[in-house]
Amino acid sequence: MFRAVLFDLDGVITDTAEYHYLAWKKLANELDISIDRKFNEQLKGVSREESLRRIIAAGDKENKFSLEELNALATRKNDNYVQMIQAVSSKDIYPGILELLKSLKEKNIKIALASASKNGSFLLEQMGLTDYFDMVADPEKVSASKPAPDIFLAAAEGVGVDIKDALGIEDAQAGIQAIKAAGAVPIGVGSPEILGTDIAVVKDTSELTWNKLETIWNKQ
Ligand code: B16
Ligand code: MG
Repeated sequence: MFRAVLFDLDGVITDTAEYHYLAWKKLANELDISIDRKFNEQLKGVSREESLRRIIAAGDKENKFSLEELNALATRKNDNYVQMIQAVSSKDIYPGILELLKSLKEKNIKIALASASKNGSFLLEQMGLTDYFDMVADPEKVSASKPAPDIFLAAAEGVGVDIKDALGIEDAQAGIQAIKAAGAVPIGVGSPEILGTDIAVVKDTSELTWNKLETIWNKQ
C-alpha cells in the first residue's frame, strides 16, 4: 500500500488555476499579447518566472525587456493574483478533497504539498487545511521546477517516505511529467487527452476517494 500522497495545489485542492489564468491574461493584455485557455494549459504547474517567459515568447517580445522589467512584471502579476486569493476560504475546497484528507489521516498515510506556488502555504491557511499537511515542500528551495521531479522528491523526503511508495495528484501536464520523473505513481485530474492515456485520470476531484486511490495503487 502507498504510504504518502503528494498533492499539487492549484487545480487539485482548489480552483486557483482560474485566478492564475485571469491574472496572466490581464498582464498579457497590458503587454498587447493575447492568450487563451488553450495556451494556459501549458502554464499550469509551471513556475511564475517560466510562465512569464512563455507569455512573452508567445507575443514575440523576447528581447524587449530587461531582467529588472521582467521581475517587475512577475511581481505585478503576483500582486494582482494575491489580491484575488484573499477571498479564498474553506468554501473553495474542491469536492471530495476534505473527505480524502480525513481518510488519509485516519489511515496514517503521510500528506505533503508539492505545489510550484510560492503562495501555497497561504492558500492552505485560507482554506483551513494547514493541519492536515505533514509538510509543504518549498518551491524556492528546489533547483528545477515542474516538469523536473524535484518538488515531488522534496515532498516525499520531507515526510520520510520513499518516492516509490507515494501517489502524486496533479491537474497539469508539467506536473504529471514531474511525478513520472520522480518515480511516484501519478493520478491526473482532468482529461486523458491532455494528461495522457497511459495513467489513471479522474474527471474531477469528487472521484478521489480512499477506495479509488487504493484501486489505482493496486492496478499499477
Ligand atoms: P505562484 P501548482 C502552480 O501551482 C500553478 O499551477 C502555476 O500556474 C503557477 O504559475 C505556479 O504554481 C507558481 O505560482 O506564482 O503563486 O508562485 O499547480 O504547482 O500547485
Ligand atoms: Mg496544478
